[in-house]
Amino acid sequence: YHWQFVTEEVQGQVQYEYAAEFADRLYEKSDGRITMDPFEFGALGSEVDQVEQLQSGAVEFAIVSPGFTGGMVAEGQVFALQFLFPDDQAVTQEILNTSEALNTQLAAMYEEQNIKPLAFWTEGAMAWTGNRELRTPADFEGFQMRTQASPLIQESYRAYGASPIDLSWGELYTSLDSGVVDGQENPIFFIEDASFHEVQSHLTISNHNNYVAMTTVNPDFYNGLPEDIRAMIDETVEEMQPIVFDMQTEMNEELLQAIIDDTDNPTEIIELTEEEREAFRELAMPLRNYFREQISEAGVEMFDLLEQEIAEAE
Ligand code: 6CS
Repeated sequence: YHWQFVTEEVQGQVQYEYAAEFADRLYEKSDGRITMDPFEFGALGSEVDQVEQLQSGAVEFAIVSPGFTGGMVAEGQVFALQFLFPDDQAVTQEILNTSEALNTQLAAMYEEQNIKPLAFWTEGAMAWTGNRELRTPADFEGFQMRTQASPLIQESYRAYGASPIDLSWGELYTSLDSGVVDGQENPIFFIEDASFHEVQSHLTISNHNNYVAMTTVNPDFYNGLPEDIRAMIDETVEEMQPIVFDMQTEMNEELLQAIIDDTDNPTEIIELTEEEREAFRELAMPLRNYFREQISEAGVEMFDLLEQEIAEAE
């Protein structure tokens, strides 16, 4: 077997390192019968192009951020709802591992679109960067905010008063540098590794949401595999959950320090107080009803169950 595994990130970043480790493990487990090529972002087009390659079976495996499937699987935009998952990333990861709403119900909705999620995992809490201070919703007034291609992410920033613009991250550094956009959201490791802090003056530790990625596979390909091979894949997916959790924790911590230490590119770091976060939470809450109105009945059921699972985990 020889398979392709596309990612939305490059060497040294979480998704690519995940795919590389995944490939190594499958090679070992299968005594060399399975080889996989991990792909860095960029070689095969934009994030949205990569989703299409997975759906058509041109590639077998992909790491997909739900934000890039917002127009396709409306229910997957649940991850765009800010202040929904617990602030504690370990608790959030536990929900992602065990949630029936996500792993059974939402996964089936993706599968209808030829995307089979095998696992959901966090890449860490997201922060905002900007060419000015972002501390209160008023700071977002007239702010050109880069987002992924998800109507719900965009609506969430409109609720803060911003003007959202969707872009691939491949264009993001130059767009921030030239002022086409004023700011963006991402986990801290990614902000540092993609050097966004070089072209942004401020970073806000907001923890308004966590960044979820999905390990996905083309369903026809997967369902057509012999059972023993599928079992090796499933086992590897399971093994990777704690590994990728530790990887992102470490990278997020280390690279926050790297931003602080980068005196050539000074970045003012603002950590929101609970009270300051509350002002954003208030504006984010109505988006939950907006989301319910955009999705199928099965989607509403999924969301009800997820809210229950989150309440129990907390
Ligand atoms: O901002 C983005 O679009 C990118 N951020 C991360 C953390 N991974 C890949 C994604 O394309």
